[in-house]
Amino acid sequence: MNTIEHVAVIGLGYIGLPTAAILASKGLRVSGVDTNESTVTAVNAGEVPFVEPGLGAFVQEAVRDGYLTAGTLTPSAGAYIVAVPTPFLADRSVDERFIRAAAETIAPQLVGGELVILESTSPPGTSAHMGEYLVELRPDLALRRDEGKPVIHVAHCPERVLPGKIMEEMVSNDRIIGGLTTEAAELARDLYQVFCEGQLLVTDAATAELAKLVENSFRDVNIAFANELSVIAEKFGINVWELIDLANHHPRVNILQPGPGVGGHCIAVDPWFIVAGAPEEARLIRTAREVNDAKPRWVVEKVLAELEALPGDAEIALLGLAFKANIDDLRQSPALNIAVELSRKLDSRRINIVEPNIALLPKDFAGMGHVRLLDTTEAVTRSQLLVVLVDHQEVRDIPQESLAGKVLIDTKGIFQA
Ligand code: SAJ
Repeated sequence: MNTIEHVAVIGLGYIGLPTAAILASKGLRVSGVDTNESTVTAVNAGEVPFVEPGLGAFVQEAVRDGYLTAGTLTPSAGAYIVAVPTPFLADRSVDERFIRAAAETIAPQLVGGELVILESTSPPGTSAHMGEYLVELRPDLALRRDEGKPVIHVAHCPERVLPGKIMEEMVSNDRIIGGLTTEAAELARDLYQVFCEGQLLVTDAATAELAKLVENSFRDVNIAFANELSVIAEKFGINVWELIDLANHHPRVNILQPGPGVGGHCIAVDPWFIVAGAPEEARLIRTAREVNDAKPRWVVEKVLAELEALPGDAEIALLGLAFKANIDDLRQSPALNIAVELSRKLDSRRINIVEPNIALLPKDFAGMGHVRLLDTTEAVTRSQLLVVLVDHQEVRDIPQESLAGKVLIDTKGIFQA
């Protein structure tokens, strides 16, 4: 039974804001904290500064009813949920900078008895580091009861929600809850029980940390298999979509879908944490990363090869920039990388970019007068070469007849499956 009434969520991004909004929707008082003033202003106005279906209604209602407020300073609270970025360093080990910065804002508020949860995806040991840093900043507190000081309970509860389906999956997914102590795990479990209808699986923090990395690595390895097949199939002159569809009729085969590469801030990043921690052992995981990271270059080469047969003034439509369908998230997006690379190489051609989820081209295209952001219909009409990079609904909705007479490179297989 949860007894925590006030939660501070540090980091109002793709995970922090939905978590804050859903806790608030269950009647908890939630203080959202973000260093970005414009995020704070947006949330306090009941707005969501990014695209995530269904989130807007939750935020609007929670702010209107006074359960959710945002600010740049961390207040004192019964529980702190840290949902900050965990990028990697040059050697691909985790950069704990943002976690430490969050801990520095939490530490002065602690009196003992609070729960501090790390949600950010992290290699094994990171939650322990966060806990150790908290007690280093506050030597009057301890992480375990046997030290005879007031205790801070530290747990790791990795998020597993799928961008685009966050509001649904946050409620329905099973959740791994890892504590530095059993008591910390149980307190965290009770808090998540407030909104989570899935199973809450209690373990230690390091196992929870590795489980999350393993889930995303599993996915990465399987997508790499599909991407490798797409390259092999092309070599044999075989339609990879048909090939996979046929193979998947086997009762124990379930091949994923190839694409322009793997993007986002999770699947394209997390496996590297395993490789950095176990470089000799993580051979398959490393190779999968390399296979997926090589795919955008393969797409660029394919586009350049197709262009050789087209007139010099033929325009190109690049359909989609986001890292996957129906979101506006461009982080680590293979589609964006492909578009930037092609725009740099083809500076004497008109490049028509379609990305229905953004209003302006990102700064990667600054100074490129030959590149324009257009709506789907105009881009398709003007262009002789169409490159599907993201299976956005607007791209799926392009009528087959408007493709007639055009060269199509469909990295998502939506017009070929
Ligand atoms: N992709 C393919 N082929 C596929 C499936 C995906 O090329 O068959 C590509 C997508 O286009 C995209 C990338 O992979 O570029 C990742 O997309 P995704 O939809 O598979 O996953 P994410 O990154 O949006 O979310 C993942 C999820 N993890 C798993 O499914 C194991 C989600 O549950 C996690 O919460 C999230 O990472 C995270 O935050 O870690």
